[in-house]
Amino acid sequence: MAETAKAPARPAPKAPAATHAGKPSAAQAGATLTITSKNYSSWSLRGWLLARFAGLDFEEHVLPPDDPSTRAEILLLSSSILVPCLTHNGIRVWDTLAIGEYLHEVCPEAGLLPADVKARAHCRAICGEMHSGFSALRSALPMNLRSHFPGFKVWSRAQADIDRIVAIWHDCLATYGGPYLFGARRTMADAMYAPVCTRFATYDVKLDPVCQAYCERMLGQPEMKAWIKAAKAEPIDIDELDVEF
Ligand SMILES: N[C@@H](CCC(=O)N[C@@H](CS)C(=O)NCC(=O)O)C(=O)O
Repeated sequence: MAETAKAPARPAPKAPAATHAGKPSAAQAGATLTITSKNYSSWSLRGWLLARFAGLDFEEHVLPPDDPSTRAEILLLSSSILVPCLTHNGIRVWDTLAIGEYLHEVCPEAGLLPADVKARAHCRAICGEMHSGFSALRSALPMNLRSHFPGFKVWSRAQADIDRIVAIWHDCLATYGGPYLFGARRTMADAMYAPVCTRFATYDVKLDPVCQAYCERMLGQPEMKAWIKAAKAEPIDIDELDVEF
């Protein structure tokens, strides 16, 4: 669907919309974030965290992934047929990186990207790596917040992805001094890597103390706790989604 096309009337959301009041900003009017399963959808989690970190006041529109009408409904909103999809002030933006860049533009005070040009380039680079890479990790260790697999055997290609992520985190935490990847404030990078923290917990991935502490810090964020609680309360259990989603 073209960006400017008027979407036909959509069916009512299947789940009640939740509103998240963030810091007041000139950029806040009529924001809706379309997402799907909180248990399985790592991209939904990234988009939702970006909106929360930006301080956006938005409504959640949760589409159940097992509902046959869901694909049609997503298609009306998102040309890629993918979620997350943000609608804000009549502007529709899909694809997680684009949502992050848009939120940085409209909520610059949130600091989703670092102020320093070099750090900002670094942040964009590692967000890009997450967005386009780590396919072995994503397919072998799909996000599944309700589950826990002690002693999970990680195969070698997924281990190579884990090793690269560990190297990225060490570099960021040493360069910018933590506690988040780019220093004192949570950025786009923390949102992009947050589902990795949940995967490391779900699949019992053994980490060094620095990375373990970063994971625990991220899992302890109030937004993460709220998301995980909602994921565990989701009624849906879909075997087919126990793969990358
Ligand atoms: N590159 C996309 C990936 C989004 C994506 O894969 N979303 C999945 C859910 S996690 C989806 O919408 N699947 C719906 C479908 O395949 O019908 C982004 O950055 O947003």
